[in-house]
Amino acid sequence: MKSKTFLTTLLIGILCLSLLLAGCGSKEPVDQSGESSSGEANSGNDTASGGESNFNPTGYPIVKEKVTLTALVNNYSADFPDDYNKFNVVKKAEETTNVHIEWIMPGSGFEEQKSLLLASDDLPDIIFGCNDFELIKYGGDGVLLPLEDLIDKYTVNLKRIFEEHPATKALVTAPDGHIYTTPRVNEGPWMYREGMGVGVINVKWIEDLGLKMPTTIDEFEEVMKAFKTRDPNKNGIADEIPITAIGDPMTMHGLGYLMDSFGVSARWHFADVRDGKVVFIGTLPEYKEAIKWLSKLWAQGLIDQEWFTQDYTKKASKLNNDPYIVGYADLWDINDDFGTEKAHEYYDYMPPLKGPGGRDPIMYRAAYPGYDRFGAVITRGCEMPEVAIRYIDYIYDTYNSIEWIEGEFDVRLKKHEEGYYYIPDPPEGMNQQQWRCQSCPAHSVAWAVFEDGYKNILRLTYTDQKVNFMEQYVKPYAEKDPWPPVFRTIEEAERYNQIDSAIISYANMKAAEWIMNGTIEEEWDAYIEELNKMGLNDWLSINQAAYDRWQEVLGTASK
Ligand SMILES: [Ca+2]
Repeated sequence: MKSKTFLTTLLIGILCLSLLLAGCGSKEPVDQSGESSSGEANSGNDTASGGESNFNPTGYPIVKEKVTLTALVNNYSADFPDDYNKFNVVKKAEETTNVHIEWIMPGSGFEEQKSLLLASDDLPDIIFGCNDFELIKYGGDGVLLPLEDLIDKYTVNLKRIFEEHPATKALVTAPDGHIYTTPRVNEGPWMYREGMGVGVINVKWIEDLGLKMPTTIDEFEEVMKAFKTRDPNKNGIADEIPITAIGDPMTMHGLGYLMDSFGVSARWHFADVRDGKVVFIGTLPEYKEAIKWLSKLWAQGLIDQEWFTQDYTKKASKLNNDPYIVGYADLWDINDDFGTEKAHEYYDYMPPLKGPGGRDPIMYRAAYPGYDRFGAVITRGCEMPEVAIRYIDYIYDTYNSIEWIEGEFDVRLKKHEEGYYYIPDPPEGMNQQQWRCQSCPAHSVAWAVFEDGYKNILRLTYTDQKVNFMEQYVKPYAEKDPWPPVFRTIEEAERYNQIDSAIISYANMKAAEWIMNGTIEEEWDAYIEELNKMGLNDWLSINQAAYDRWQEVLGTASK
């Protein structure tokens, strides 16, 4: 499923963008108490929605006489219809709730349109997809309504979700204590290592060369040497690339899965926790050890010399070369990165390797896979916030969520004889993502589907191989205290965004140099010094404060 890879990249992109936006954000003081706006949300509701008699606080329809709300949405794909009201799932929502939505659909101009609208007096009632900076700024300014009382008073599904999954509530609780957005949850079991890859190795070559699946970093090195020198693809040419990768070492298609054997629990943003203390992964001794080892493999020609210059397309063409030439790579899912079924005869996931001295690996995992804050906000322009929150809550029913994110039951989703639903191959002439975007709003709205929803209602059988592998081999070594989706204050975000990308770019640049040149030992101390000059201590203290606040909010949400 290319989409997952693409989507994760997209989400990371959006996060990065939001960080950038925050970096050049307003310096206006923010009312951290937010007291002024919370009262407004609940005043005059009933008259606004056409009198007490028109609004039903429970059950459906939400209103007796039809009302219209406006909603800004990020219709990110050209395969979406020009009006979401053409979707059957949206028609069904209107029939059930009696709420008509006028969709504002700027396509690729979404971010720009959103900024303009948020800064104007012409606010839509609902916006799907505000970033952290917008949530704190416009929440603090009173442009976005605090939702906690509305959720408490008028919702069924969101309330249940907060109770059953307190982390969702912690996720959307802003540093000022208010909730300005609904959470989004896509807790598919395939999201376990969200944002990072899994090691995939050519098992056919291992078998043909009479070798064994490596279990330690040393055995792995020996297998890679055999791949390089013993012509496993039997074409008489030394064309094998034992290990290939693209991008920075700790990214999805880098080599983070191998680095985890050193105890790194590698992830692109470098933030992690050790015994409650925030660390920058790039200064840990185990990180240094991992980079040094990769450099040793590089020096022996075991790693693709184009690692740091090639792109995804180039890597994919190497993976799919006929005959196969790649021995090992970090991938999102075997089904995504290989074009044909034949790949399954050759490639399989590689269990995590033991590290130096037989040490157990520490495998990265997402703390709350598929959780984000790009849900629904209600603006102060909305005259019927209680209608809006009830409409949003309608989507948060698990079955409705599944239909809004994947398509209708018994239309796109087919019932398996064992009772669960699955997604069959797309109709002739379109791929899964095109089909999906023609069926439902997909990733452009708010929803929540938890792991049990994906186990019992909709199963993406396509991901079973990876999911089963991770359950069995990766989970036992998963890190105990993964980095949570912290929510920074405006002040923290402003400083953080001044330093974060520079620090990470520098660390990645040095890692690439060291892998290629092997000069890590002599340059390590200067590197640490440079990071400190760049503001690493602020980076650490900001993250520590945000992490401590997360723990506290989670504790409160769990009570
Ligand atoms: Ca060969």
